[in-house]
Amino acid sequence: MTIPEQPVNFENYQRKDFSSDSDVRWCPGCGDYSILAQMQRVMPAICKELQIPRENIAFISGIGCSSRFPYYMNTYGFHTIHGRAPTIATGLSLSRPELQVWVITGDGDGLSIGANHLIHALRRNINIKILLFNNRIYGLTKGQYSPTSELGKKTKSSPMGSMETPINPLNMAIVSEATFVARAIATDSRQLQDILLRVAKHKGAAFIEILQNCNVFNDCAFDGYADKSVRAERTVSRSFSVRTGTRPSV
Ligand SMILES: Cc1ncc(C[n+]2csc(CCOP(=O)(O)OP(=O)(O)O)c2C)c(N)n1
Ligand code: SF4
Ligand SMILES: [Mg+2]
Repeated sequence: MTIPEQPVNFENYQRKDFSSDSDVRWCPGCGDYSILAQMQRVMPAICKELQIPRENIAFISGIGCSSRFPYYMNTYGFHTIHGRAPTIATGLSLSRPELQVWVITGDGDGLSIGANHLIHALRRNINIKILLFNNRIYGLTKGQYSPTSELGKKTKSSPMGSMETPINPLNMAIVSEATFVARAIATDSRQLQDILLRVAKHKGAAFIEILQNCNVFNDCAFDGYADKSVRAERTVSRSFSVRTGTRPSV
């Protein structure tokens, strides 16, 4: 990112100030675009309300399509190693408490290889904001079943159907005593922006599962909630987050 030469005026940030000049390499139609757009839209309000300059924000990711996110934010960021983003973010947050540290992970990155790291970051109540992009599939590696794939899911790595019961990421976060838990869906931009703003203000470990369609390897995975015919009756809006505790954050 570019560090401004002028003193920061927190009132003047705009969405474009948070867009990097990297080409976005997700497939056309991928739900990741909406999550990125909502984050870039809400960042000016976050910086203004919390009076933090852009250069005090860091996005730390693991590996996966979702984990390309830091390239596209004009903030500091680190595309790290598979499953270890919460660990690296823990070190950053503890050593530089003035930073606002976001973790970007996927259902494979955060709940397969990285599940252990995720749970411990949550139970330690580290001051990080974890966004888990849940498309119920490994997208980057071309469509293997993940820990959130449904029972019986047929993929190239489970040709007879997955035999495993899926993890409910929110249950895992609550059991790990995360102090802020929420679920959003990439297609509801207003609700997602609202949650991101609330998360930004939270001190301690926040966990947000974002349902994200992978239109190439697991299309329509969330039609049961997102389809217009059922959306209204299956969405709980504006009372979506749970503060599960008041433990001190480290
Ligand atoms: C140590 C290691 N093991 C396996 C891989 C292969 N790999 C890359 S991304 C990925 C899973 C990504 O899935 P997810 O976190 O759901 O991200 P998505 O692509 O769906 O956003 C795997 C298994 C790797 N890069 N490194
Ligand atoms: S493979 Fe799926 S998750 Fe990855 S960029 Fe393409 S649509 Fe998005
Ligand atoms: Mg995935």
